[in-house]
Amino acid sequence: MAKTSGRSDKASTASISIHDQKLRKGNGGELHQVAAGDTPILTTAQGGPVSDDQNSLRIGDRGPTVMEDFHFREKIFHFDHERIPERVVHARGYGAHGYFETYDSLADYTRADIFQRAGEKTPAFVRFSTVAGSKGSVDLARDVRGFAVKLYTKEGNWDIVGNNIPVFFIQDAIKFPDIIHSVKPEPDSGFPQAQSAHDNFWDFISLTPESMHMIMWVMSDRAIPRSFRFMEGFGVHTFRMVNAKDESTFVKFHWKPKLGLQSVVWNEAVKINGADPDFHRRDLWDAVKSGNFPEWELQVQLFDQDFADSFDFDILDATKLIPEEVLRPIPVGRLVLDRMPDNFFAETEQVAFMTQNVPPGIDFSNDPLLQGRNFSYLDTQIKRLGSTNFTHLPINAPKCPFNHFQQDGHMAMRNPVGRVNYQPNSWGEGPRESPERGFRSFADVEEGPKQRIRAESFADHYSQARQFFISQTPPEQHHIAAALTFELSKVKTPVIRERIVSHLLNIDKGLANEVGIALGIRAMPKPADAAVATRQDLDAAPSLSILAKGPERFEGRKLGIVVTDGTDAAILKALTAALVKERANFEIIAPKVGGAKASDGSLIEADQMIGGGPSVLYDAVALLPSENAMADLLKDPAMRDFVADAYAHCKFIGYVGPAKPIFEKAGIADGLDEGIIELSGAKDAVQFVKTLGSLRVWSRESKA
Ligand code: HDE
Repeated sequence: MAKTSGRSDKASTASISIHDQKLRKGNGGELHQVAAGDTPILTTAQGGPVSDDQNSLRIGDRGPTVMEDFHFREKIFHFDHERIPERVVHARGYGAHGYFETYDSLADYTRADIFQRAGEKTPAFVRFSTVAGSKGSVDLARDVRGFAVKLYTKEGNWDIVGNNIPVFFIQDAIKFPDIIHSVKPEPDSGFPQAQSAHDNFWDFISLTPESMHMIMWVMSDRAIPRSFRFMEGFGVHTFRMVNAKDESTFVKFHWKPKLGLQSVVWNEAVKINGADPDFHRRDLWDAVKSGNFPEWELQVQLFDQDFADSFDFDILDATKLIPEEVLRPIPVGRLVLDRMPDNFFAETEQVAFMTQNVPPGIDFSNDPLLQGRNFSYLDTQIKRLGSTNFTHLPINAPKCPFNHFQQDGHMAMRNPVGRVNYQPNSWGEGPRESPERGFRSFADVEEGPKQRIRAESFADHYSQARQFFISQTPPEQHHIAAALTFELSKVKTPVIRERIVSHLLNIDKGLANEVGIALGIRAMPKPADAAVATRQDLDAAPSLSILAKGPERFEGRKLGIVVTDGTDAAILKALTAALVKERANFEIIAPKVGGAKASDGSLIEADQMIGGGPSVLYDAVALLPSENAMADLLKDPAMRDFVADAYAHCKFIGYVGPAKPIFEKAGIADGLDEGIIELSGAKDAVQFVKTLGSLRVWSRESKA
C-alpha cells in the first residue's frame, strides 16, 4: 500500500508494486508497461512508471511537499497549460465527421476534382458554432450560427466557412473588429455574455445602416434554430468556379437540411438555456450516435457576368443575397454526418478552417469581406494553435498526398529525411510545381486608382431588408418585432433605441410602429437618412421564410411522453411504434427516473424525471398518466410548467382522459384548441403522430 498520512484519503489504486509489472507488445509494436492482468501501468509523459498518483512526495507525514517530485510537477505543469486560446469569434462549437457525395459531373463549370465524377465521396468535417459567446456559453443564444465545412479533396483541403444566414453585418472586412467588439461583453463590465441585447451592439448597429438586412435575419427565428440539423448553411460570398478552359462562372453555395428548417420561440430558447445549455450539441451527438445521420444537400447558384451586371445589387456585396426565386439553386451533392469525433479537443477544438483553402477550379471574387477573411483565418490559427505546424494535426492535415519544403518550427511532427529541402536542385529529387494541375488564379483584369472607397453599388441598405421582412409569414413577422422589442428594451440609452426605430421606418412602417409602441417611444422619430433615397419595392420571396416551406413531417423531431404507474400500456406502445415508423424520437418522462409500471405490469424505463425533462426539450408532448397518479402530479409545479410551457410554445399536446385536470392547473383549460388532442385509444396514436408533422399550432400564439 502507498504511504498515507493520517489526514489524507487512503490511496486505493496505488498498490501496484514495480515487481508486478511486465512488458507487453502494443499494437504499434512498441513496448507497453502493464501491471498485473492487462491494466496498463500509469506513466509520466516521459514514460516512467508511476508508483503513487494519490499523494505528492513530502517530508514526514504532514511536512512540506518537495520540489524533487517530478511526477507531481509534470502533472500540474501539463494541467496548467491545458487550455488554448478560444476562437476570438465562434468560440462555442460542435463538430462531426462525414462525407460529401457528388451527384453529377460539373466539369463544364469547374475543374475541381471533387466535382468531376458522379458518386465520388469526399471525407468531410463540419463544425457548427455560435458567434458571440465564449466557449462555455449556452447553445440557444440569439446569434448567427457558423456552418464550417472542411472537405478533404484529392487536391487538398477545401473549406467552405459559412453561416446559417446568407448575408453579413458589414461590407468591408476592416469593420470586423468593430462589429465583434460591439457584440462581445462590454469591456468595462465584462458582460453580457453571448447576447446582443445591450447598448454597445445596438449603438454600433444604429450607426451602421449596411447592417439592416442582416439585422432582420438575426432578429428572425433563424437566430434560434431548433438544432444544427434543421439549419441551412450559406457560403455567403460570391465565389468562382473555373473550368479546364479557364472560364469562370460565379457561384454561391447553399446547404439545405434534408429534414427541413425549424426554429424554437424566444421564451422557449431562454428556458432551454437553463434546462440544457448543451441542447444543440447533445442533439447532434444523439442523432449521429443513434444512426440518424444528419444530411444536407449542396445547392449552387451559378451565374455569369451578364447576370451580375443586370442584377439589382452588387454581387460582391455580402449584405445582399440573390433570391432563389430570381436564380434557382441547382443540387450538386449531399453532405452526410455519420461519425462523432473521438476527442473533442483534438478534432473540434483544433480544427482550423480557412477561407483561403480552395482547390484548383474554385476561386475567389473581389468581395471585400472575403478578401479580408483570406488574411484573417491563417493569422488566427497561429495565435490559437500556437505553431505554423497546425497543419500537422490529423484533423487539419490533407488526406491526399502532399509534398513541400516547409520545415521545422514549434512541434514539427512531419520531419522529412534526406538532403533536399529546396528547389530547383541538382539532386534530381523533391517535388516540382505543375502548371497543368496546380492552382491557377482566374486571370481577372483589374485596374483603377488605389483608394479607400465603398462602391456606390453597395449603397442600398434597405430594399433587401424589407424584402426579407415581407417574405415572412405573420407569426414570423411577429417574432421579428418581438425580438427587436426585447433586444432594444435592454438598451439603456433612449437615443439608440430611437435610432434603430428610425431605420425600421425605412424597412417597414408597420414593423417600426409595432416596435416603437412596444418600447413606449412617445414621438416616433424621422426615418433615418439613407444613402440612396429610393428603396426598391422588391417582390416577396417565400424561400426566405422558414414556415412557408415547412417540412410537414415529424421525422427527426422528439416527443416527450409523460407516464406514471398505471399508464395505459396499449396507447404507449402504439404511440412509440408510430414514432419509430416516422423515424422520430421520444423520451419517457416519469415522476421517478427509475421508471413506472404500466397497466399491464411491465416496467416503463424513464429517460427523465418530470423536473429534469421540461417540455422545452421536446417538439411536442403526450400526457399519459393514470387516474391514480393524478393527485400527486397535480401537486408538482414542474408538471404545471411542463404543460403551461408546451401550450405557450404552441406545441401539440396529446393526452389521455385522466390527464384533463392538468389543463386547469396549468391555466389553459379555457384555451383548448385543435392542437390539444385526446388519445382515446391506441388507434389515435398514428393520427396524432401524423398531425405532429405541422410542428406547431401557430394560430394559438396570439392567445397564449
Ligand atoms: Fe469568420 N472568423 N470572419 N466569418 N468565421 C473566424 O477564424 C473573420 C465571417 C465563420 O468553426 C475566425 O478560426 C473576419 C463571415 C465561421 O472554426 C477569424 C470576417 C462568415 C467561423 C474570423 C469574418 C464567417 C469563423 C475565428 C470579416 C460567414 C468558425 C476563429 C471579413 C460566411 C470556424 C477562426 C470554426 C471564424 C474572421 C466574417 C464564418 C478570426 C475578419 C462573413 C463559421 O479568423
